[in-house]
Amino acid sequence: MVPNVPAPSQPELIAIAETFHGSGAVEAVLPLGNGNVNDTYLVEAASGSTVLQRVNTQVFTKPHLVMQNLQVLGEHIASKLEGEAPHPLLEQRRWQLPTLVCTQTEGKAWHCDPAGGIWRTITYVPHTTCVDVVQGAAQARELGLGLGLFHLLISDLPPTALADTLEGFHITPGYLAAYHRALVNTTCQPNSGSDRCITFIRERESQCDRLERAKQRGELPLRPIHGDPKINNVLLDRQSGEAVALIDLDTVKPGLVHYDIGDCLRSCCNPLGEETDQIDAVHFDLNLADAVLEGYLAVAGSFLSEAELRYIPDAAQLISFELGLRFFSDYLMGNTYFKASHPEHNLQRALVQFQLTASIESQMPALRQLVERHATAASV
Ligand code: GN1
Ligand code: MG
Repeated sequence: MVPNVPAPSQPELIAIAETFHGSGAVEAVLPLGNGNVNDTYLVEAASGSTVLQRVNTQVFTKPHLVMQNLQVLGEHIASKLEGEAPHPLLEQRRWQLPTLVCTQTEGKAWHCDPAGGIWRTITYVPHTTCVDVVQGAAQARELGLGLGLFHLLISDLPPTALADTLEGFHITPGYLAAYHRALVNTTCQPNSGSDRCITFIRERESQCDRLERAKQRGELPLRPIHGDPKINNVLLDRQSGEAVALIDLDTVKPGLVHYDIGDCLRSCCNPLGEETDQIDAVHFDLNLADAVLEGYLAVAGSFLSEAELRYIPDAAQLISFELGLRFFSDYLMGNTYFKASHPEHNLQRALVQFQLTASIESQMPALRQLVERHATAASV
């Protein structure tokens, strides 16, 4: 559940779901997925299943902009899919985008409960599954390919058509400044884990603005991005295992594609997953990265610039580091952003991301070679 906001009872959930489905139409509302920010439920209704979410308004302070972006995105992708297939791969596979379901009586894109909670319903993509931890190279290739197809479909949507739903999202120097404030204000007692994090950050902080500087120099352009394409936000067809949709579209906004491919690589190439407590065994698997990049660049290699390609390895390192910084800062501030099941949960998650970062750093030359190889293969 959203930190500090209690979960509604089943009758309350059914009443909320019925504002979208109609009175008496909802059979059950069940918890769905492992999101760290919003609350997500599967709604079983007479007319079929949908997904109901309470938007975390402590994070998304302008939820109407989130819904507006979803509408813009939905219309853009629907029009792309109606015409000639924008990529040969889309001729052979299904590709779906979850879209907003409006309330029955008022036709609104969201419902506000008496406590001020903001709820919305989106369509459910059937016959799919998602994974928290990658299950091999063939799946890693699909996860990369899914992100590539998503980027392709939005590559001609002007970034100015999308609102900024989360200012400062993925601006690493901003997270660094927040971390320094947290370090001053924390009431947490120092311990070996936090000492390890503090040292790790100190050794890297001067380098954390690499992507932002490249953006300011005009080397890297703003494009529409997903913002949160981590492994379990890619839906895979239950039978074929093919990527068929990207979900969790609240952070779709203008940004660098690097935030996305960095997040995809860090979450798909960590064979132990981001929730492991086996910190010292965490590593970045280059064979999985090979597969992710093969899938991603088979599609995105055709429209990314040479400079964009060159910064992909930096993005893997930076987004892992950034997420470690975000988890650690949240631990220091008492776990108010990411849902946590125990007080040290975000410290553990930070240590996982920092271990992963170190592993990426030790394999940078090989990662650069992989990007070059797959980008070259895509351009011939
Ligand atoms: C959050 O909500 P979820 O679990 O999809 C977070 C991402 C992090 C991710 C780490 C809006 O995503 O940025 O990478 O946790 N989303 C937001 O698991 O902050
Ligand atoms: Mg999310």
